[in-house]
Amino acid sequence: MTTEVPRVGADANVDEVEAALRASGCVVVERLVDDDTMDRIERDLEPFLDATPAGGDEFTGFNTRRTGSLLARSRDFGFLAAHPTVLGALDRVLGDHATSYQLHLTQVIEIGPGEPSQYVHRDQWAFDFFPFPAGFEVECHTMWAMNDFTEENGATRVIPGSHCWEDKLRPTVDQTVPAEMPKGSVLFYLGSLYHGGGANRSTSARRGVNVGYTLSWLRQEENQYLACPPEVARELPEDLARLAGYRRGAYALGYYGDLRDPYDAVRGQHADGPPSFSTAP
Ligand SMILES: O=C(O)CCC(=O)C(=O)O
Ligand SMILES: [Fe+2]
Repeated sequence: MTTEVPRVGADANVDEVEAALRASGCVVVERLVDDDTMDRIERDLEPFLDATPAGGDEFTGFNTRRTGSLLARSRDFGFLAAHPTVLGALDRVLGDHATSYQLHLTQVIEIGPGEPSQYVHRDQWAFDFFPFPAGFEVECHTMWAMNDFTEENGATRVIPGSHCWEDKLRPTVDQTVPAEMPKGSVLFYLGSLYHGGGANRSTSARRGVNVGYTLSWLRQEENQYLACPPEVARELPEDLARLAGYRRGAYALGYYGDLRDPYDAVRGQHADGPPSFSTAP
C-alpha cells in the first residue's frame, strides 16, 4: 500500500519541510501564498497561456500546454521562484552538497480535460539517464497550485518514499497517490521521486506553476539565458537573476570573456571594470 503525501501548514518551519522531503521525497505546504498572488501571476501569463500549443508527444501530453519563460513574462512569478520557504528547503536538500543551485525550469503546466495520466518517471532522467548515486539529490521541483488540485482534475501523482527506490523502474499509475491541494499550495518533489501528471477527468483545466531547481554544475532544462536574457534579467532583483543562472556554479564554472562573472553581463559591465573572477561564486 502506498502512503499518503505528507503535508504541513503554511506556518511550518524549514526543519519540518526538510524532514518530510528527506523521508518521503515529497511534501505539500498548504496555502503558502494567497489567492490574489496566484491570480496576479495567472493574469500576467494569460496571453501566453492562450497562445501555447499542446504537447507533441505522450510525455508532454497531446492535451497539455506548457508555457515557459516565466521570469520574463510575469513580474510576480519571482515571488514564487524565490519564496523563502522554498529557498530554505532547497538550501538543505541541494545546497548542502553543492556551491549553489539554480533554476532548472519555469513553466505553467495546464492539463486539459480528457488528458490521460502521464507515465510515471523521475525528473532527473532528463540528465540523459545518468545513474546519480542513491541519496545524492541533483534536482528538486515545486508545483504550485494555480487552481485547486484534485484527483479528478489531474493533481500530480507521486509515490512517497520512491526517491529511495532503484533507478529505471517503470511503476504503474496505481502505485501512485494524487497530491491534492488547494490553490496557493505547493508540492515539493525531489528529482529522484517517481511521479507523473494525473489524468484530467473533469471538465476544466488544471493549472500548476512548475519551478524546478538543480545543482549549478548541471545544465538547465529550460535555457535561462535565452528565456531570460541579460537585458531582461537586469530588471530582476540581483538574487533572482543569480538564481536564474547569472553566477558561476563553482569557482570557474560559467565565466565568460576575460574571466568575468556572469552577473557582470547583467550589470552591463563587459567592457570596463575590474575582472570579477577572483571573487567567490
Ligand atoms: O503536471 C504535472 O502534474 C507533472 C508533470 C511532470 O511530472 C513532468 O512533466 O515532468
Ligand atoms: Fe515530472
